Amino acid sequence: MKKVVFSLLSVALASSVAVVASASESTTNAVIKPQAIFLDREPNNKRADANLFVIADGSQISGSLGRDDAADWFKFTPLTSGKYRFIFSHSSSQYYELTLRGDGVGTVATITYDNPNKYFDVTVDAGRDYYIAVESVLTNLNADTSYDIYTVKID
Ligand SMILES: [Ca+2]
Repeated sequence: MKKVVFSLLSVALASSVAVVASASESTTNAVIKPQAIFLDREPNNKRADANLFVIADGSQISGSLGRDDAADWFKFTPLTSGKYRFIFSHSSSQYYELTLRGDGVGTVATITYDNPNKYFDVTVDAGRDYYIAVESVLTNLNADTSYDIYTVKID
């Protein structure tokens, strides 16, 4: 009889532990911010036709450089100054390059196709216009032609 009581107690303890664990898990999920994804929309092959981007912690650009599309341009104007990591992701079969330019400050940072480092860290100034250019030196049409750029606030 004692043995039965003990195992019932164990079940009760185990289920209360499970409740605590799931409660803390939902609290963790609640602090994850929604992500904004900005799509590549043609025409955007030159600075004057740049697509809109809003830089934020967890913003993303999602685009593709297919046949007869050598470049995609994006423009953003930070609301507040801050340091961001720009992460560039694409198929290793593509020769893609990313350049960040700022009005009045020229080229701020570049990731060339042969650079194994696919990110850079930059402090952007509030109110300044910036341009991201994604360009293809050579597009392999037999491979995935899409790319993504993520911005993560680090300071
Ligand atoms: Ca384009």
